[in-house]
Amino acid sequence: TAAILLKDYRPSDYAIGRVHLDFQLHETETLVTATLSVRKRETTVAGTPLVLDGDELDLVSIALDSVSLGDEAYSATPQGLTVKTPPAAPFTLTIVTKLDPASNTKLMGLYRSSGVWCTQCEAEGFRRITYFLDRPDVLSVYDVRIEAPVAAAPVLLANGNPTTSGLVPDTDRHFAVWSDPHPKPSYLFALVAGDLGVVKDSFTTMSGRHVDLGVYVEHGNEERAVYAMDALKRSMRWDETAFGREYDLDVFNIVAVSDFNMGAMENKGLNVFNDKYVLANPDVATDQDYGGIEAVIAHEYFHNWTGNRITCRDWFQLCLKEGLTVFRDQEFTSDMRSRPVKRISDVRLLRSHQFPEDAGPLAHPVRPEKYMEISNFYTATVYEKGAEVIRALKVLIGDEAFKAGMDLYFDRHDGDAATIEQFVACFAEASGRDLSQFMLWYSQAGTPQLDIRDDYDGDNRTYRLTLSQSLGPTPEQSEKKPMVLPVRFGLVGPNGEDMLYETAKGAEVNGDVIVVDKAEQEIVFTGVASRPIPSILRNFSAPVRPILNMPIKDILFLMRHDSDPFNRWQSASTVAMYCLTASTEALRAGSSATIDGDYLAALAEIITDDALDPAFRALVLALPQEADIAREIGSNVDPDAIAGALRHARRTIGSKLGPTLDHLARFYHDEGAYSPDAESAGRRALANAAQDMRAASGNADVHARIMEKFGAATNMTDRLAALVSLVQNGASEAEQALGDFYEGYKSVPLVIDKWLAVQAARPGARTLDEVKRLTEHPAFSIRNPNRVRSLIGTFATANLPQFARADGAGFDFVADKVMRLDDINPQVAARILVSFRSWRNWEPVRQGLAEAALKRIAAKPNLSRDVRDIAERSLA
Ligand code: DPP
Ligand code: ZN
Repeated sequence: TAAILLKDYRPSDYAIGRVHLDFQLHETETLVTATLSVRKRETTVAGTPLVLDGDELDLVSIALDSVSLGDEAYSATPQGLTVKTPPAAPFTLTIVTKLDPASNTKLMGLYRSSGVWCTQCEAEGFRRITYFLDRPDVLSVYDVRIEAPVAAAPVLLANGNPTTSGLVPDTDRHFAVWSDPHPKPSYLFALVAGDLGVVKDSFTTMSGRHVDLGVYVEHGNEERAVYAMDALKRSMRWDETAFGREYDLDVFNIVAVSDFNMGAMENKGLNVFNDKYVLANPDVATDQDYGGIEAVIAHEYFHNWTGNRITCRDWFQLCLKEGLTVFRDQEFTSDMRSRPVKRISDVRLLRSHQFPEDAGPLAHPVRPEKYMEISNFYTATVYEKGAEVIRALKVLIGDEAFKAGMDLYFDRHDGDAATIEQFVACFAEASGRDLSQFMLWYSQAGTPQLDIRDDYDGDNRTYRLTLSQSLGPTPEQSEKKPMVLPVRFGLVGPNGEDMLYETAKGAEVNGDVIVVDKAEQEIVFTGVASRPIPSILRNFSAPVRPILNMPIKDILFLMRHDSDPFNRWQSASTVAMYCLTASTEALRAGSSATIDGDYLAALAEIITDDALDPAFRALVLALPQEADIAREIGSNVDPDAIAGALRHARRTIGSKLGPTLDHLARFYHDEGAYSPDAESAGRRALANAAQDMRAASGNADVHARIMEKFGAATNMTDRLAALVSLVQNGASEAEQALGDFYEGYKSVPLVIDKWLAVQAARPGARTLDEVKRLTEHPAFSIRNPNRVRSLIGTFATANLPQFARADGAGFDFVADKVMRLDDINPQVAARILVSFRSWRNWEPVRQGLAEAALKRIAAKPNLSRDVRDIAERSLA
């Protein structure tokens, strides 16, 4: 199969104005009758063949204007259908296909999940239901009739508003008809039918429209859907106040399903969710789970405007909806919780997921220009970097122009399938700024480096800041141009406050933002009273990698005093990273690891500063992870040395700050009733981070105390935190705790995911055998994406020393599983395979072993396009 290229885009020859779908649901023999109103586009030559997409389809019949098409008039394969010479006038095409939802293990198109019929159509799943112009720029109005046995599927849902429903006379079946007045692309189609429980509520929009809300879950789980409903209502209100966006149908439904490839899906009026992002109560969900539910519910709801009302012209424009919607959900969470804490968490995620992508063989621009399989582009680059680029744009043009640009975008493009050019043009117009150089953020892959040097001239009271940017080569892009980097900054004076200056020359400086748009710029500040310490890239104003050429003592000063909370955290993290990389090097050279005493003192000062938000302090206490350190080191990486350095640092902090950590763990430990709000969650985060660091000291009494807390915990946050501390820190109580946990929660699959993940992330050479054994455990299923990600995914992405074992057994295990999954669910298989992406950064022995594993996968017969694409790009 050939690659699809952005530059080859052209509109479809035909439009499909209306779609009528009739589903006769059956477990293994579902019949779908699609009636399509097709019309030739004006510029299309009459008689041009109509070429419809299909994927593993079984055609039963086809008629044009109600007359069966003769064999000579069309050709059909499971992968497509061509009507050879369609009429020039508008016509109706009636296509009947037969589907087997029960054996659809790819979970794309129509499939069964725990007895429920459900669909997933993004990106190219609709073509697994019927032959269609399955591309986002073909917008149609849909009517859907669903018929199913009453007993198996009392609930029948589709997009839009419900119209009629009733019993089918003389049968055990009933039907429902749904109509969606808003034209939409096929990837937003959805249907759900099953025996489900529901939580109902309603919402009145700002213009007074009454909306019925429903969250559908398995019977018995209704109480666990209450928080999701609350998050939905808050999202709806927030989008009205923050973006002026109102909901546009009479109903909005969410359905939780247990087998789902992604997190959730924004189908118009009928969001389908991975149950992980719906179900919560204090006994089974952690604070992190609650936060995830709030964010994903919001994200999918916000897509109603950024994605559905305004959709993408083609899949290259995926970031048009995803980057923007992530930006919007980040803003929502910031308003609901703590803005700095949210910012730090997002940047940590960006660094751990997106930076490695940008630095390896799978690097691609935020708007890719080529793909083999679009499913492989639902990446951290498209989502998270896509959001960062919008955030940087807002810093560049200012809040007011940004808001005006958003309003213009909604106004001008409502109902369109739009492009990034059209989106950015709205901000250029609103701000009056030429954004052509800014567009490089969408076309150049890789993380720019920003090198920072400075010099103070006391005699002339001038301060010189030299900022230079560089961007290394990425696949198919060797030469890069300088980008526009909005750099938020402050000149921190000896008392910790920002210093004043008289003039700034050498670059555009707007308030506290320097606009860097050349390879190198020297900014000269006059009237600076004393030598400042530069605080650069405050609030992480652009997704770049800063290179600070600063003495540690200056960074420690910022860690203690910077008025920007982000840079306080950043400085703590920078010093920790400095210690950890130095220790890693020392351990490899046969000497011993060390940790900076001044860092320990500053750390103790911050974590005990009661004026600071506990959630912020918990983040300062969290050290960089193994993969972060590996990325920082960059080449010839030895994961065992990294693990040793980290172990040493944690042990040292855990013992040297022992009493402090004990105090925090006790003081912030919540005894009262659980509440998922940000403040309570922050207290728990600090108590548990302190407890965990304390556990790293290896002190047996501490472990015994944590075991007690594990047993006595009244919520999953504390219980899981205790379990993780015991297992990660090699406590003798670990086995007992794992056994108790399993016994307590074996009937709750989402908690079993945590149990699997804890064991997959466990340090030590025995883990691989344990993980292999767990793949045979009755609680595990290779067909369920959540189970697979929890066990195999965690092992491959969150246990670097064991995945990248020096004997290659970790690679071989993951490769075997990828090949097995390839026959079941290629999307999930491809996702797992991405864990190999940094293989060239490892030391030579591991590199060779990883390469061999990748080659073994690439050689598998009948390899899916998804896995082939990742394997080949990884090896290229
Ligand atoms: N469009 C979906 C999302 O919300 C894809 N899973 O990200
Ligand atoms: Zn999305």
